[in-house]
Amino acid sequence: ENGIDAWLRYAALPCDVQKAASIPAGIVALNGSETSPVFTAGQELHKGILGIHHKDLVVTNTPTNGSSITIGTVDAFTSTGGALPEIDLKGDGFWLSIKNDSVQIVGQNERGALYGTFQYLSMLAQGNFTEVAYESNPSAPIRWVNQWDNMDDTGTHGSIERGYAGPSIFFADGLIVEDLTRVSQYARLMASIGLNGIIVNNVNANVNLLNSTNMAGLGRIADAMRPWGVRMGISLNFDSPRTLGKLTTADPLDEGVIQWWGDIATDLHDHVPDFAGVLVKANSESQPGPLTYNRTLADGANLFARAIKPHGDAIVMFRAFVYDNKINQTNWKADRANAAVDFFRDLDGKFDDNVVVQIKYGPIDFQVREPVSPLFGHLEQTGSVIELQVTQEYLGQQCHLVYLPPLWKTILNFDMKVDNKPSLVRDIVSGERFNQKLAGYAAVVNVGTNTTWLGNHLAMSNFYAYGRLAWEPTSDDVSILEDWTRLTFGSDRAIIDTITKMSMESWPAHENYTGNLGIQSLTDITGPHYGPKPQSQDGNGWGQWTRADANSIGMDRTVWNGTGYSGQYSSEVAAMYEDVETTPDDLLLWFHHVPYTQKLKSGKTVIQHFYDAHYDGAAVAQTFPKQWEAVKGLIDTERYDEVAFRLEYQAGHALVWRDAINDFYFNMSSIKDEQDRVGNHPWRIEAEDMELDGYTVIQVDPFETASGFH
Ligand code: BDP
Repeated sequence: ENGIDAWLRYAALPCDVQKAASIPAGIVALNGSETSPVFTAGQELHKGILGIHHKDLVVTNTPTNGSSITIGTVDAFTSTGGALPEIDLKGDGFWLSIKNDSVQIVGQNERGALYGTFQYLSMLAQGNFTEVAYESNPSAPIRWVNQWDNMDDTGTHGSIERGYAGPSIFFADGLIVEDLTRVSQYARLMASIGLNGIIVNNVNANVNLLNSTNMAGLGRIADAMRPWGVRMGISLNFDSPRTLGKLTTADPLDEGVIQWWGDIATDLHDHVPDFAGVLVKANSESQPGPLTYNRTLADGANLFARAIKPHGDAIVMFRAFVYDNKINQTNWKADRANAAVDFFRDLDGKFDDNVVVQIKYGPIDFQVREPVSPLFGHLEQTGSVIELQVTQEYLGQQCHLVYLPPLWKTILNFDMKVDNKPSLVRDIVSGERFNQKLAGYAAVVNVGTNTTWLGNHLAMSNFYAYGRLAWEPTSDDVSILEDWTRLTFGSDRAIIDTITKMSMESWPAHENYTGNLGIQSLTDITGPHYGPKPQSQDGNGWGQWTRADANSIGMDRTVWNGTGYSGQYSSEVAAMYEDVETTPDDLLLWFHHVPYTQKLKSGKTVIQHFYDAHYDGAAVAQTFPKQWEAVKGLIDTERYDEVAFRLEYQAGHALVWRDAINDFYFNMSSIKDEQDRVGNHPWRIEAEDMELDGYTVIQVDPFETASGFH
């Protein structure tokens, strides 16, 4: 068990369960060609039933009245004599009916039929033989993955920005790899959770992706993913007309530039007739963009929108992650959090109808706790796509267990109260609240060639849950996790209970030991985003600031006295955040600059809460290795050991986090911990007290991770 099949292992059910189940006698896959997702569905079902039930069913494309599983589109099903009840299927939706030994899986389109098949297989694999008859529709039309894979130069092996599981499955040596086996395996995983599109290269895009060899390679990637209903798109570099096309400008209103992008779109369409669209990061973190030419961001987005318009229904996903990373932080009012609304508020209504705006869930950058990005409340005439991160860039980089759906659901369930009407984020990104045809979800996933895909078996629950929540954001995060666990590790109660308990404790614990009360993850912000480095937060251009000094901490983002950020929300939400009293404790330091001695709703002071929370969080992580022991012998040794290793590491690293952060703020504030733990580590053996033989002394960075620095 090396993780390669993730939750699609189709492990055999126990013999008695197999015997009790009534499995139909054959499979009928109604839509023909070998690249059709319906054909794929037939093959997958055959494979699944062979694994789960040891039954080798015949797959045909001829309808039968006998005992069978019939898969097809509504059209194929009804035109071959099938009868359906009154149903209302939306794009990619399906109808699933299981009755005795007759199963009908009918998709609104071919992709929907494949999704229904995976749903049926998921039931079979979990030993669930309930008779059902229901329709299921995705919450939103856009359900994508973003890979941040680099098209590196020749001689390198496909690095991935913020990827923690080895090199790219797509690129090596500046080219698209020859063997695309992993790519189709990836598409299979995506399809099984209802994901329908992928951007294969990094948002910091390399223009070489557009050269003729690579265009052909993109065609091969799309071919590998198409049978799974996954459409491929790419990230574009705004400056390509200059750097690749040798034009003198990349001005979006320049005729030559418009022509150049038009030709690229035609070329792309020739190689990938069903391409999903393009993702654009512009005027952000030194990337070029339309503002360089005194054009608006909408001019930039529409340039691409018009280039691709003649070629089907592809879209432009334009990122709202636009900010100035050279922002002057000595200016007390400067606030990176303001950027997205400042840049986009006046552009609503100015984007073409095949443009959507991709918005990170919070205004900064995938932090352990952020308020919802206020931009979700400002785009009424443009579709919004929420950007989530499965790759744990700021959250332990897959070396720490952090189950993310509770964080995501906090965001998706937040009510923006636009115009005093209920405006849940999940209803905005479904397109419902503002009547948008195009809207949805994108997650940075960054799988790599490691057989575990993400570098850690347990991290895969986040990927699985991402697809499930994009399909149905009201799904319960615990039952998603239980499904994933049964499919990945088996149905033993001890396995399910152990993984559920650890996973559900993991996000709060991580928040507690890395940065609580809304101060964000106090990590190394200018470098790898890994490990504690509170002193790196302030005094840099990236704008994730604590503004801490000897007496007080937190960022004043109020309108009356701060950066004005809270005023970007609707009046009711703004009023809540404007006032210290009504701001929830978990975002207190996000919105307010307060003395360390400020009392929280719990009655504790800010600094004592800080100390206690870091101890509590680290204490929870300490229990993980022990909790995991409960599954020893119940799962295979390979995965048991690999997970145990990571959990042991996390337990240790949580202590490093706890002490580094607590010591830092103790030194800054000189306020003692009521329990006298902080700055006092009698059990430690200080490096300077040891005799070193054959080692070289190095400066420890961040210095708080060395205990004796003061
Ligand atoms: C940040 C990452 C950086 C990305 C950037 C983005 O640190 O690597 O390029 O976001 O989303 O989170 O563009």
